[in-house]
Amino acid sequence: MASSPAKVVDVHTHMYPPEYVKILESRNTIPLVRSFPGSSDPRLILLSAEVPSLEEASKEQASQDVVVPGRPLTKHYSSLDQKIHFMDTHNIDISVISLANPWLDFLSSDEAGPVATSINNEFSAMCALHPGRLFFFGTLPLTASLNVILSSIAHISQLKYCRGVILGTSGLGSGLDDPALRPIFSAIADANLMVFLHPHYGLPNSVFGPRQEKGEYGHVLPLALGFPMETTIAVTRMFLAGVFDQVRTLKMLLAHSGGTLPFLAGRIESCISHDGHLFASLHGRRTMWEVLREQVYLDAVVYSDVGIKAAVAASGDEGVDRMMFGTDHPFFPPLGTDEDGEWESVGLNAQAVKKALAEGSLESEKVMGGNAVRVLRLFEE
Ligand code: 5CU
Repeated sequence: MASSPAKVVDVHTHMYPPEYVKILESRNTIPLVRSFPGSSDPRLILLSAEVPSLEEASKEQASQDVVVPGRPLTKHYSSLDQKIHFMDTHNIDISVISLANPWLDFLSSDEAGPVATSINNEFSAMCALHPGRLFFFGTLPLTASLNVILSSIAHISQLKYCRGVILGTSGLGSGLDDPALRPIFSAIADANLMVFLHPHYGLPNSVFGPRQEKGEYGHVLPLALGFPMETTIAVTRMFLAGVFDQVRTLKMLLAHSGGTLPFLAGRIESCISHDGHLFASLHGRRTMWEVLREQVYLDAVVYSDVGIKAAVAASGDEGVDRMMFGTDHPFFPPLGTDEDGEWESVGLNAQAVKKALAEGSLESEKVMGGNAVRVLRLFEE
């Protein structure tokens, strides 16, 4: 019997459904959507690093050459047709779509539950329009009460195309090591849902120091450095608090290849072994390496073969079975070429996998799609 051709699966691909964009349009503080003179598309302003340029551009007498804040909110963010076009252009067979940051983190407790239900139903309906090509990670109303959050997990676990939840690092407001999150992690694990952990808050602007010139080096510091450190810190706190031991069936897919965890796991272990107090209290625990091998999956959104090799190696002998291709669409569009054509950012990630694992090899096929199909049960419609 001929084996079916290997699938290409994108596990890191976002959308902001129209309902969510409307919420952002109604806001005066980040996250928000706003139009500016001289910019054809409305601007999506998400990050605290963008607040200084937002304030500058919002001044009544803003100068002509002021930096327009945020990023253009193109059709790529909300249009399902555009998502399918993007998949076809890049030979992506299946996408596991998710709401982009900052999810529902900014909604009031009362708003969060109904909005989560509506957004999750909308994602479910989009998947149903393209059966077998689209699955999704749901979003949770984390500012609502525990009962509402648990009901939301019960709701999404019944949705045919839902395979997990996308989660930021703030949890209920106190980080992912917060004991109050334990029943939520347990409910997610019991429902056989993956947690897709994604950064949003980065590091405080002050960490990057005073900037020399206006422009603040664009998005480079918060996105290239702040995002990965945020993920690293969140998972390390979970590990130190023993969350992975308390919820052994919890499975986490870490965005951007785990931030800097593959590189820093050894240093984290060494710091524990040389900390008299911690060493005693953590004696007998599993190591970070074991947690990486047993409960963590990494996406391949790292843009270089060096990062891919490190991430695969960090996940142990079977590391190549724990990594999954992603694009981060609709973020990082091409600047100099047509957005309806091929995206350089996608090519960089695909090339990195090919270079690290050899084009056409079984290993490469696993990362490009086989692992996602297996781990996220994408063959089960
Ligand atoms: O460009 C950005 O700010 C982002 C973002 O906010 N989220 C993401 O997933 N990628 C890039």
